[in-house]
Amino acid sequence: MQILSEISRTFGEYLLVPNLTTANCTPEAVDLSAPLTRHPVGESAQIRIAIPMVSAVMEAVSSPRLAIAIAQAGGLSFVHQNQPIAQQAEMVAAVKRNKAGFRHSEINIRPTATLAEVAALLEQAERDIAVVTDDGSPTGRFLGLISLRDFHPQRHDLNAGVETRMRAKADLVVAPPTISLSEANTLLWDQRLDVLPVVDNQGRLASVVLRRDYELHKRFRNESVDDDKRFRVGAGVNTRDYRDRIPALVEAGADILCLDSSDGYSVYQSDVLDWVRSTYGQNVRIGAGNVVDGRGFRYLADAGADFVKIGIGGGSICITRDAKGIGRGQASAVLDVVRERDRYAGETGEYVPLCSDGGILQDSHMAIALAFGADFLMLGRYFARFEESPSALVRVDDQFFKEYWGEGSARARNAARYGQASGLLFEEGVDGYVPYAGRLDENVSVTLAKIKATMVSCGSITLRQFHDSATLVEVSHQSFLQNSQDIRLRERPSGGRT
Ligand code: MZP
Repeated sequence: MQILSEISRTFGEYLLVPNLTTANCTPEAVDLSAPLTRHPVGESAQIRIAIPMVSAVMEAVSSPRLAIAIAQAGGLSFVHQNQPIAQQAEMVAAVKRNKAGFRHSEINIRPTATLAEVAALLEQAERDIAVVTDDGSPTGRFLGLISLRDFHPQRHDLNAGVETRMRAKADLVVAPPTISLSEANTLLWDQRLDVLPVVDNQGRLASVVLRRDYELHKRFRNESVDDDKRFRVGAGVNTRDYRDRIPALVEAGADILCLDSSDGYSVYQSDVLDWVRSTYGQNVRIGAGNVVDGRGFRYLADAGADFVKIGIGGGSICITRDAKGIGRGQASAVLDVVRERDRYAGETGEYVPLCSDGGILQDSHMAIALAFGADFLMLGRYFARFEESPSALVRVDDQFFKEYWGEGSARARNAARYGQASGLLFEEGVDGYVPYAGRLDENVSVTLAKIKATMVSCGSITLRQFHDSATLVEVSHQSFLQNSQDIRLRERPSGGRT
């Protein structure tokens, strides 16, 4: 038996101390791109993401719809593996069927359809926009476009007819067939539209002009796509049925795989990595984990993992520490693994990216995890809150929530993730709710703005610089309490302290 001398710490126990901000260190200059796959030190990784965020390998989080939304924002999703192989492969294929940019469609609907009906149609056909014509046929008179953006349960009554919604949007802009591309571009920008319908002399929709046609729209600049403009998507795998699951996922087009286990420091993960390398060489990229110390990292890096995932017991829905007494504070785990990753890079010339998985309770924790040296972050609770996540939206009084449950909960029963041979005999996760937060892209852009602002204060415009130069300080228990009390006072209706 040995007792480590270091105390197990979480991200909330640290603060960043600003470094000098120079004139060229601005939020616009900050590059948040991150490597996903191992690569020689000093060279670029084969797979990179534009923002350092991936979604958790969880049923309540990573669906095809969420995967597309994250890819559009520049990140990546890992479709969960606790489902039949064919079903998971179909989810991957559903993401890959889409191309970057708006998926406009030939879905034609009548104005009498309800928003809920249209939402279901769009989901089913994996489209973003439906065309409303007077008779619901492709040759009918064009009345308007309904986009997925119109289905915001807090703002719109989903039982209302499309017609009602369109009356509210009475300012619909349409263009004549004679419009030039540059005129269309001006109109798109002046009216802040993503799509401009072009109608012929009989009032039928002739075509649509998209903002992305000009490659100016910021939303599309970051999209995670491989060369055929298809969205990138990852998939979880386990150590049991990998010989059947991996070929199916590769066939479906998965860009990268991730071993999904609560404790990845095992010979079983090494066996899977061996099998992948001997079957596919470097053509299939696969991450492994989870580990919480340098020994676990070294074992998986030696076994050929493309990235290593860190975290046991820190997930917002996790009760592993209570159930089994296993785990480590996420900040301490990241710090230990980062040191070993850097040692490994020095010894072998190979850089193995690190993913900090779970335990991000607020946006500032993301900056702190990146400052500690994580290359990218895996997030469950954060993404589960959004419109695009697959779980049900629930209303309690005036508040909306999304369901969110752990893979070790009785609801998910993901025995393969927890290495429980005869089914899930005891729970390691809970089944609960998270406050609904709206659209993914709107929330992610605010979070990224915060991370960029933090990096600017710390004098960094790349994640590598941030890692190398960040200065962190431990927060005392007393200042932690004082900080919480300050927040409470600021929230008082009377205004609190000045
Ligand atoms: P969080 O972002 O919600 O804090 O944590 C998400 C992470 O928690 C997942 O990526 C996974 O590693 C972990 N997880 C998922 N299910 C459970 C569980 O049931 C769990 N215990 O710990």
